Amino acid sequence: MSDCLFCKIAAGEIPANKVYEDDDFLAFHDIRPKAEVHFLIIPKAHVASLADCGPEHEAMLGRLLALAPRLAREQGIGAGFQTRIHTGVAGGQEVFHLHLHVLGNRP
Ligand code: D5M
Repeated sequence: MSDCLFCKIAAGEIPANKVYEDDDFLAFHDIRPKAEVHFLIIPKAHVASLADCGPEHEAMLGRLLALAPRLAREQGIGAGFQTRIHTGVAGGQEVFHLHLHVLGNRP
């Protein structure tokens, strides 16, 4: 999606402080951290929100969620962290490209 901030980050058109990248996913530190460690995991393929996901997204959603503990461990918060997905304006979503927040404080 040409107008999407996180698509531009995924395409390398806008810089981000990257935590992880593979062919299908990117993780980067949140620009407005709400914890000592706060990063976002996104699928590179544009999906606006969790509400836009259907059965065809199940594998992607499983991989997205499974990345959280792995990257949390690598960032030093593996012992305890929060995950959040804001969905829709009423759910507090500001950036309409699906993303999983991972937040935690180092012990
Ligand atoms: O929140 C979207 C989150 O995305 C919010 O915590 C700020 C973050 N954000 C916005 N722009 C950037 C850039 N350019 N880099 C890193 N993080 C960013 P939500 O309410 O879940 O939609």
